Amino acid sequence: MKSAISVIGLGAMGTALAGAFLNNGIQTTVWNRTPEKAAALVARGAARAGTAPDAVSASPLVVVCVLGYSVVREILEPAGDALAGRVLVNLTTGTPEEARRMSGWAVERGAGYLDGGIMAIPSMIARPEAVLLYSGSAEAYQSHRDTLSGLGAGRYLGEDPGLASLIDHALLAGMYGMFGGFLHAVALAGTEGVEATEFTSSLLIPWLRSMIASLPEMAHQIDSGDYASKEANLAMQAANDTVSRVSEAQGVSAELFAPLDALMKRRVAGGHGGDDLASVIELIRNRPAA
Ligand code: FVH
Repeated sequence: MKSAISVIGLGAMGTALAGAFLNNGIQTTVWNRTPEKAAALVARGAARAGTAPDAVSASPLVVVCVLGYSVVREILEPAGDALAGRVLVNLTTGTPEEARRMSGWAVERGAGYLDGGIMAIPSMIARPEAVLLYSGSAEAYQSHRDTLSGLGAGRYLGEDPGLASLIDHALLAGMYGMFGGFLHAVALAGTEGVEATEFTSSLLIPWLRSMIASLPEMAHQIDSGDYASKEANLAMQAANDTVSRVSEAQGVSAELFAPLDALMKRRVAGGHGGDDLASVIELIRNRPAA
């Protein structure tokens, strides 16, 4: 049984990955702990491997997408020497440290290793808005970037296998911060009957778009270390204190806003009231690693 690519793990994401390869006419072998999940892909032309080691042996490129790095190791351990000479692309979510350890384990067995972060949900796979981050072996990425491009826009970040996970989580942190603000805003507007859909499309999204335009300047302040405010300093923003007071008065918890509010106040108390908001980063970074 020989194919161009093997996909191990056919959950919501693994199924989307294998489906994208099949749609691109790539001979694909699939394996999943629960075999029934492979049926639809086999009906579309995928080859079903009887075991995970068979899936590894079937293709020069092996993509794994399961729940947790311990599961990746559990699945691949029996494959042992079969990994030699192949490229392992691990798209499972994990930490940078887990990625580095997994890379070491794969390289010890003679495999090329790419760690990846999928910045997409399954329905976005193979569409231009899907971004997939990769890090690890540059040679492995160059060899397979065309095949992998069928999943979405690939971004190779560098030889450190931990980079894809690091940037994946940085992007997730930005996303969750935005979602937190969205939930707080919609709850507050809703206290006077403003519907979420109308408020979001007509007011919140235009407002957030204009605020996103200020991020490049904030990034420049962070890179330069020059936070001197020109028009909306921390002292003014922290003194207002109205977001929390208005939220509580309207019966909406301010706990999604409270952490940033406290940091802004602490920065002002530390003598940085004349800085812009970007200055708050100095209170959260360069801390001893946990
Ligand atoms: N779904 C998403 O939107 C996100 C997008 C960003 C990246 N994530 C990561 O992708 C990994 C897989 O996520 P998923 O959504 O496919 O997850 P499930 O649908 O729950 O499928 C889980 C697969 O993992 C297999 N599995 C779990 N435990 C074991 C085990 N002990 N031994 C072997 N396989 C295992 C499971 O097999 P089965 O339950 O079907 O037999 C599924 O194939 C994940 O890292 C996300 O963070 C997705």
